[in-house]
Amino acid sequence: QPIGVIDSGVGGLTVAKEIMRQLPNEEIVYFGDNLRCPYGPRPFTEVQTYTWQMVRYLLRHHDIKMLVIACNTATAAVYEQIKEALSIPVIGVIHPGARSALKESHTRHIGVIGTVGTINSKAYVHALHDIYKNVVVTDLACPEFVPLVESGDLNSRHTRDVIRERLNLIKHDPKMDTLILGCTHYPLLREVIKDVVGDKIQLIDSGEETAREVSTILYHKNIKRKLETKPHHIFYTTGSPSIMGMIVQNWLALFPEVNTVSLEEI
Ligand code: DGN
Repeated sequence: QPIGVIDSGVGGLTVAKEIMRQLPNEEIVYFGDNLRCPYGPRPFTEVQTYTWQMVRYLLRHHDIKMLVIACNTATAAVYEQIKEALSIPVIGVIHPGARSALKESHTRHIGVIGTVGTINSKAYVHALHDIYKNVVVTDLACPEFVPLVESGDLNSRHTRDVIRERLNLIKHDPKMDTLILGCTHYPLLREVIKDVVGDKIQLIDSGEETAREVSTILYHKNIKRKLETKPHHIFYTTGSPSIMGMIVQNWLALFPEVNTVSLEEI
């Protein structure tokens, strides 16, 4: 039985990569709704509908044993609802990201960047406060970043300028020592973001901690996959299979078959 991983586009591949690294026997079936990406600026009701469509598609076509909502925007919009409704374990990326940041930060002054939807929802602020009441959070929406990643433009001069300009807007907090990449697309821009914010601020992405949570649940429920054959990962996109294929190749070093799903099918 595979693990279902969903995102509005290619961002969830950063989480899939960590799952593959920590749990190399597990099989992943990935769905990216690239055609309708970005989800960030959309009303949450729309994000809920689109996310449910991906979930239902995976449930119809695969016997998934667990679902990872590898998209912060979708996690903020619909995680609770999906978790309530499904009988398999459902994991989002916001709590793991918040936990990981609080583990790493010494000052407990934490920055968060994400999509407009995620930042406006204050989901990270609440998650961080739930774990540690006195945390100081500074957040900023970065609406230009996801389209850069989706177009495969990860390191051009233009990309660097856009990222620098946007991150300059984050409210200055000299005590901030940790910045959460609160969108699963952003780890693909990690090097550029690191150059802009400098060495004193550590970057956190939720992939590692999310994969750890996946591992814990598989272990406790005793549903880890035994190594019978090499895992065969499957990828679906509503968008261009060649762009998704290219990013999977560069990012995961796999040469996958990418299946296209039309909007009529979901
Ligand atoms: N990767 C998604 C996230 O983590 O929020 C969002 C990308 C988007 O649709 N804007």
